[in-house]
Amino acid sequence: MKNSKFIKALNLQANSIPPVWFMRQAGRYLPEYQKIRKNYTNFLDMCKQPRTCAELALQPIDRFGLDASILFSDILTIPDALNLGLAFHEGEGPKFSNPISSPQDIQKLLPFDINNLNYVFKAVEETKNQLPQDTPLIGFCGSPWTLAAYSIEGGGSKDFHKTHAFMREHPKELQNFLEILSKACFEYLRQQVMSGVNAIQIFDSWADLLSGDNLETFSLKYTRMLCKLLKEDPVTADIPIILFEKSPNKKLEDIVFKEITCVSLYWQEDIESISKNFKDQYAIQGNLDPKVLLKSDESIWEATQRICNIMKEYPGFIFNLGHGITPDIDPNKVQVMVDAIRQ
Ligand code: 1CP
Repeated sequence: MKNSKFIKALNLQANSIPPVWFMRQAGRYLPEYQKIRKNYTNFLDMCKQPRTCAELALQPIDRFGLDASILFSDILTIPDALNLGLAFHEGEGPKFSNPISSPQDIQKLLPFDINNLNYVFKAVEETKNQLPQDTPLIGFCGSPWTLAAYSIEGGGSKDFHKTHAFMREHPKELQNFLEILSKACFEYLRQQVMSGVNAIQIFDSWADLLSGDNLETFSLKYTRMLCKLLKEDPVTADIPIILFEKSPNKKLEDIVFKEITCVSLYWQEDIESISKNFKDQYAIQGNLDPKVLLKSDESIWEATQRICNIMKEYPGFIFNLGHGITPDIDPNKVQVMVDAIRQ
């Protein structure tokens, strides 16, 4: 991995051309993904086929020559392994048949069994075998808070009404659940590392649901617990950790902590001012607004070069989008972005 620009950036070393990969780089916007996806009704069944996962993870690498690959899987594999009954039906988001509706549901949970996730670790091994030697593989998990929100809500939602009610009515029991999830995430990431991933990203995709002190009480506290466990374990101690907080109600400067290697910026964050405060401390990943990829080639070129210019003196910069790519984006527009970075 010595020749990887992505790993160099995580080590705060300078690259003349920044490395690039992007969130949700494998997925529905790619026709080659759709071709395989149509063989499965339930998306999760596809995630349980390690060979298929490797093929899907490699699609954006083959097409765009990106500098890092991300494991093809989903953050919701952990709640599925806790027997919450996850399915992704045709044209719908995730749905749990067995969500956490009461404190009793938390008490009744069976102990987390890492063996339920062996298909993920096989996918890591398979993907590593197929990737070019100097292309690192990123493993990932959801933050404990984000996993709890889906588990209580029973799926995706606009307002996460049930999750807010649970937080108000049963804060202690919610915290017990968050602790269970933190330990499960630790074991899960540890096994991903044992299977070959070179870095990990934690997705706190629902950080924005938490206002005031609740961000600390229900999210950051548990993400820190997870990162401490990773740093204390010899297997994972040296693995770079990337943290993505979606639109948190606090400045990132007040969120980061020493166990983090890299901060992945949401598209609304001001990369210029954050880079001044994080220089020589944290690598930065980000943060083109994915919606820019719906615009003209000239607009994409301009917006991409603007970020590259701001970050050109920043050792430890990784180009990425400020959130996942959406299914409505034309892959040719992604190529325009990649060309603009490498010019
Ligand atoms: O039907 C389909 O084809 C499924 C679409 C899909 C894909 C391609 C889902 C369902 N998940 C994934 C893969 C995935 N998910 C990856 C690996 C692919 C890659 O990045 O290249 C990763 C890293 C994720 C992570 C993930 N899943 C997040 C965190 C990132 C983010 O966008 O904030 C979240 C929130 C999820 C949940 C999820 N999984 C799938 C959907 C549609 C959703 C969102 C549900 C919702 O809240 O509405």
